[in-house]
Amino acid sequence: MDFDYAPAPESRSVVDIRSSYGLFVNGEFVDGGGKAFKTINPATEEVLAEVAEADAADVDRAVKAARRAYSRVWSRMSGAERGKYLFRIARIIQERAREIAVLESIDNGKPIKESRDVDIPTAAAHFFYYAGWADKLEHAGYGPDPQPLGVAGQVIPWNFPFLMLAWKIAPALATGNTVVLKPAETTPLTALLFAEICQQADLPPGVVNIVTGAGATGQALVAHEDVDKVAFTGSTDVGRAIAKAVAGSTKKVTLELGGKAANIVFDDAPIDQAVEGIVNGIFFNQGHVCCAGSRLLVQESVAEDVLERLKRRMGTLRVGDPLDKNTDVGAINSAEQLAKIRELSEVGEAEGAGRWSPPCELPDHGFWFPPTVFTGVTQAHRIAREEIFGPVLSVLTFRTPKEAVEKANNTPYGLSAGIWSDKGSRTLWMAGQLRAGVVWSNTFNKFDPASPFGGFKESGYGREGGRHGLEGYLR
Ligand code: TAP
Repeated sequence: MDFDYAPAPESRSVVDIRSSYGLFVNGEFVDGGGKAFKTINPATEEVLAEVAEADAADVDRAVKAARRAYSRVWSRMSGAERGKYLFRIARIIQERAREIAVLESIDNGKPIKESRDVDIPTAAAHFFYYAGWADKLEHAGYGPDPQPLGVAGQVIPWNFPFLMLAWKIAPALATGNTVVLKPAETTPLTALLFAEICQQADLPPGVVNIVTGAGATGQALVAHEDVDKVAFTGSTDVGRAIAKAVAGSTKKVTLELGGKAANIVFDDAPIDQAVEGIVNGIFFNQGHVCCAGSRLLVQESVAEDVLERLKRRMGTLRVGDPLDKNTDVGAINSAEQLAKIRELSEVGEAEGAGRWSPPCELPDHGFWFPPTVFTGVTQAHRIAREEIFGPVLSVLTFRTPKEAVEKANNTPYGLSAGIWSDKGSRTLWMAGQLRAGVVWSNTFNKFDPASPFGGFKESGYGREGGRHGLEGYLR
């Protein structure tokens, strides 16, 4: 007999979404000079709020506020004092975790169980971790008296809005820098809630400024002449444009860009665990993950078995309401992203790969795409080379470890990889050969604030997280 899950909706009543939001500059919410834009719930297309757009003059005001706060307050404060503010922010994030998680799922479309159990706790952990570094910077390995850079201009994407904010702001503040951050146009709300948290923590005005808007606002921020550090997470194309925009300046730059990770399964792997890892690798956060295991490389001798079990497992994934606690796969973040996923999937079919999705009913409104697997994919296929950034897996096979390494490295990207095998010696050998910033062994998508993260090749440069993450913010 089949049992169905009863609905288990998380309550929306824990969040108070205002009808309109201003920019957060110098500790206050202010109007923006640009044309206000709407942010919607991608699961329903309901308009959530109107958000101010920062034009170049607003960005300039925010950078000036950050500069004043830097020279008058933040860079003069002892590390121990800065640490107290960061600990306070971390604790408030924990206290308001449920509210932040619900808001994140509403604005982004991700399942509540992910925002509740991964995004927000990991964001709090980042603040705790870097709070601990604030008074120990001279022991970080960057000289006896490392100095901050000044004002950091930070631009983040929509896939992990609050977590990416934490990755950017926590190390910047711990090292004595002040910040102007631009969240993505489609997911500004949790960054604005973070602005309220800064007020609640009594953070000195100007230490954190949030400027909402689209690409032009980001462009004005990274190009501003009084910004000392540019930290960007997003697509490789925009990363390239930013690298060009800051070339010839003295700005220090960190770029965290796209990926096309190989998740490599050997015939001696624990197959059921590997299948869980494959599912987590590509369907976590609807596959909107830069380090997603979007290319499955499976050893030929077990390929059939792995695929059969994978399809059976995919048939149990629950796609739908992001606020339902049983949902595994939520909404695609925007109509644009959905169009991109559809287009590349059609290309995959046209190029001859076999497309399969489990039967699943998708809601009538909002942006949805079913979990999808492509078999018979070759390295020449576009779906094996380009980042789809959606719940779409491309399956390739290999016979020997050497072939697996060659195929895994045959990509312009190099952000992450996964290896599933019983043999530690083989895993270590593979890890040494793979051109990827992070290599997971018998697991996937594991994050810890103490662990550095970043790319090779077109996945960018610089590292975020861990002791290494301090370097990008120190002179
Ligand atoms: P992008 O289009 O690159 O957008 C990222 C951010 O940059 C957004 O805030 C965007 O604003 C802004 N932006 C757009 N044009 C800009 C410009 N010319 N100058 C300055 N800022 C500009 O990427 P996305 O579609 O949001 O995110 C998906 C991509 O991010 C994927 O390729 C993914 O792999 C990558 N990603 C990488 C990582 C890491 S850690 N490597 C993590 C997450 C995502 P608007 O959104 O408002 O237009």
